[in-house]
This record gives sequence, structure tokens and C-alpha cells, in this order.
Amino acid sequence: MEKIKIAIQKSGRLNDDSVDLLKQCGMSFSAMGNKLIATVSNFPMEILFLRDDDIPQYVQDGVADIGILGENVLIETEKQVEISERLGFGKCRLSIAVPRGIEFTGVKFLEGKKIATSYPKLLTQYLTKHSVKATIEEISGSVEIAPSIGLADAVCDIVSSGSTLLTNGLKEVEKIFDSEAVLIKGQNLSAAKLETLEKLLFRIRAVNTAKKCKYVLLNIPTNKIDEVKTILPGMKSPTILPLAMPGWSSLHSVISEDDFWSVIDQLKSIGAQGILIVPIEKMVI
Ligand code: PRT
Ligand code: ZN
Repeated sequence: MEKIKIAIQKSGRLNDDSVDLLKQCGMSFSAMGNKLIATVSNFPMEILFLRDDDIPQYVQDGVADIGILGENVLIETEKQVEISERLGFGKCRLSIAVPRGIEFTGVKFLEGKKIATSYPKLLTQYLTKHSVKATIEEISGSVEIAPSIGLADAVCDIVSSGSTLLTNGLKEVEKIFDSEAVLIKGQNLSAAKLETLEKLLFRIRAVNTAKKCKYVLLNIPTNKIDEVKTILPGMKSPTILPLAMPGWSSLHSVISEDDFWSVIDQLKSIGAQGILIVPIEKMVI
């Protein structure tokens, strides 16, 4: 396998989750201190720590082979790279917000207005799609203060909990883009590097699939097993083992996080006991 270089954020909101994901994939490295490069000792990989905005350019130019960054930044930088995998962390949205006292009547309200943003390309796409003409005031930080200092009528900024908007007297009125961290790759990777990337993606998928599921063990009266199968219809047959106590069986199964609690409630209501719920570390399907 040929060594692959991955660029991740040096510090900021995506750094911890990117480092954690690589560690959960079994990569052994030290990301301590002010280092710009770390070598993985047990996988052909080198890690470059960069500002997120620079990652698409580095991957396009082949300085890094792959990278992890927010899709919002990827789209905004418009570089020739491809998304290999959506990673499920760093979730946020790009939204239009206006001062709380303003009555927002829909996207046409923005006609002729001034909108402050660090995302001029995504905002332009949105305005063009709705045939709205507005002036875009591009600023690189503290976008949320623009209306209160008279710089703009509205903002277009990243929102996660909404508390930044709230403390600045703004309200979110239109979501224009949903973002999460993505793994990108350059367009001219050699076959040997693509092979290494496939190995990494295999591990990432195993880690991320496992995060969405729980392993459940429970005891159930044997005559209820047909009912269990109707409660867990979507999956392959659960494992059922007889217990030493006559009339009872032990059932092992994997349940998706999404319907986890409702499934547990239903299993309890038909007499399940001794329910054990175990996190899954990796899952290969
Ligand atoms: O130094 P570097 O350039 O690498 O980092 P950065 O300062 O440009 O980015 P950083 O670390 O702030 O964010 C990196 C990525 O995290 C972003 O590109 C998004 O993809 C993602 N992300 C997820 C967020 C947020 N959540 C987020 N809440 N990025 C920014 N914010 C900011 C937002 O700009 C606003 O100021 O947080 C504030 C809003 O948060 P709430 O919770 O108050 O709504
Ligand atoms: Zn940045």
C-alpha cells in the first residue's frame, strides 16, 4: 500500500472529531503540541494539520491526497476535488437571519437589501435560484454583529444551536444549506493511493455504522419469539438461544439508534427481561 497524506483542521471545531475518527479507525499517532505533520505508525498515512479553508486547495494541488472539512467550506472554495464520504459530525446549517423586530415576508424581502456573509458563493447561488437581487457584503468574521452596527440588513451565517443569533438580536428566517464534515479526495490519485484510501474508507464505514447501532441481549418467554420477529421485522433473524430455565430464551440482536427506544419499549411490553444494551465498536456489514 502506498502512503496517503490526509489534511485535517489544525485547531477549531472539526479538529477533535477528525482526530477521534482516525484513532477509532485504529491509527496510532500523536497529535500533540504545535506540530504540522504527524506520521501514523501502523498504517501508511501522514497527517497534515491545516486551516480548514486551505484544505481544498492542498488536495486539489496534490500536496495532500485527501482531507476532512466542512462541506460549507468545500463548496465555497470551488476547488476540483471529490467527496468520498460524508462523516456525520460538524453538522450545522447556513441560514439567513434578520433583526428580531423585522417582519420577514419571505425570500423577496431580501430584494435590494444588504446581506453580510463569509459565504458569498453559497449565498449568490441561493439568491440567483430565487431571482432576488441583493448586495452581498463579504466579511470574514463576526458576521452576526453586522446589522447592529448598520453594515447590513441581514446576515447569512453558520448556525448550530442558534444562541449566537439570539444573543445578537437576530432571528433565523431561511435555511439555505445543510452541512457536515466530509472526506474529500484529489482527482488524480494513483491506483496504489486509491487502494490505501479504500482501506481507510472501509474502516471509517465500520466505525460510523457501529455508532448508529446498539447490540441488545435480552431474555424472552420462548412462546413470544414470533411476536419479537414482528417487532424487529427489518432485520435478519435475531440470534435465539435456549436458557437453562424452561420456557425462556435469550435473544441477541442489533438495533438501530433511530428506533432503539421504541423497540425496547415494545419488547418489554411482551415480557422481555434482563435487557442488556452494549455499544458496538466496529460493524462490518
Ligand atoms: O482556523 P480555521 O480556519 O481552521 O477554522 P474556522 O474558524 O474557519 O472554522 P471553525 O473551527 O469555527 O469551524 C469549522 C467548521 O465547523 C465549519 O466550517 C463548519 O463546517 C463546522 N461548524 C459546525 C461550525 C459550527 N458548527 C458553528 N456553530 N462552524 C462555525 N460555527 C460558528 C458560526 O460561524 C457562528 O459564529 O458558531 C456560531 C454559531 O453557533 P451557534 O451554536 O451559536 O448557533
Ligand atoms: Zn476557516
